[in-house]
Amino acid sequence: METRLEPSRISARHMTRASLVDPEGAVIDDGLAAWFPGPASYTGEDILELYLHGGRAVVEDAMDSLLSAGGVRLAEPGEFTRRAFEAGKLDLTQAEGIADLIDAETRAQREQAYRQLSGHLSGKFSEWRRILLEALALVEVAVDFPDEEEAPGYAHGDVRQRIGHLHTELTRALDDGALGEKVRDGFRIAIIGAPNAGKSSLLNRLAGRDAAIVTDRPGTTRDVVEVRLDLGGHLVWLQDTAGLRESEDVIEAEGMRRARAAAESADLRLFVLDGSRPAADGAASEAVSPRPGDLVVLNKADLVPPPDVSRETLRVSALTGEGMDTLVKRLMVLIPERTADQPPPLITRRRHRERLAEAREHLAEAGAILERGGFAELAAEEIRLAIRALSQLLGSIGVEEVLGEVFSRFCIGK
Ligand SMILES: Nc1nc2c(ncn2[C@@H]2O[C@H](COP(=O)(O)OP(=O)(O)O)[C@@H](O)[C@H]2O)c(=O)[nH]1
Ligand SMILES: [Mg+2]
Repeated sequence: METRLEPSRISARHMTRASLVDPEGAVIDDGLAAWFPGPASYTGEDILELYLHGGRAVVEDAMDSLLSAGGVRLAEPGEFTRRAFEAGKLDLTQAEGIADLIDAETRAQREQAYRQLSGHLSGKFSEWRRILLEALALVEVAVDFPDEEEAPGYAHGDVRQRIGHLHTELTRALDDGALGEKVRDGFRIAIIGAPNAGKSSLLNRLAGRDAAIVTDRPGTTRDVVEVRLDLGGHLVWLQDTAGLRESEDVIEAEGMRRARAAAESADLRLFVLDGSRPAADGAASEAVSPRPGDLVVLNKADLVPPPDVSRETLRVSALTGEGMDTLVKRLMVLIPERTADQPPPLITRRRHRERLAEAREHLAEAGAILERGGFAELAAEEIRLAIRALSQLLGSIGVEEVLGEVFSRFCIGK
């Protein structure tokens, strides 16, 4: 079946079955086409989408035929979304949401990306910007009519109040425990403990594969071994580290330095004790003792009869898999997750955090100027700078390098 794809013969936003033929008239594939006339399309322009069988030869021949037709070229990475952004179909935070949705590997990442794509950040940032534009207008009245004692708003402390209120909201958004960034980048769980406690075995057990080398020789693990896991819908980086003990070995000492660094920067420390030698471990140096807040597990439960160990400690066996379900459940509870009564975090990238912090700084300054009855011009300038930071967040002003950064990370053709 051959249908010439003339826009007049395809109804908009409906699938039309068609054959794709090469310039010589030979059929490449039988597929579907959808026609999206602008402006009601992803980028706002006229768009034709072809749905072909995805084999490599099909795609290659289809591309060759289309490219040889002239006036056609391959899209740059993220070009479609960039055009959508430039046409005002999305703001920058929504474009980031699309990139994150494409990259999402876990439930939490998908939910967060979708929220961002649907305008969760845009709505808030635009609202804040609107409030500031109003405040700016009120301050400018005071600049233009300095003698008007009763200039609306300024004299009544209305502006100060608005700014103070917004400052509080920004602070709340910034003090979010970096939850959004953690959902996006992953939570770090460091497995630490004495040599031979079974840290590497535990990592392999949790990862479901032999990611780390396991031997009965203490000091086997030297470097930090990381595996990515989906734990209850969250991206988790599980880190296996060198066992902590006194050692003369230079390489092992460096391994321990890295282990300590990983433990310090981790969101959670999983402290592994050798259950078959709890006394020995307990008597070890301070470096090998769990700290408050660590999740302590007693490994090698298969070697110890149950009554010998305290009930509070998690008993597991990396060898037999005993207790692993309970451990995974405990880890899932300990991964900070948004609770129902808590609004989802706004910040999901460092870029957001930096611009919001900048906006807050300017607000604080504007507030201080107004408080001490300083020049309204100076306060207005600070408010303008805060508005500028919010506009940069939304991508509505001069952020060429940020755009390049955001869109270049997209896959080709999105
Ligand atoms: N019986 C038993 N042996 C284990 C268990 N976990 C690890 N081992 C053994 O303990 C030794 C050290 O394990 P490894 O994972 O390399 O410990 P690490 O030094 O803490 O990384 C190896 O011989 C493992 O086979 C366990 O749950 N039960
Ligand atoms: Mg090890």
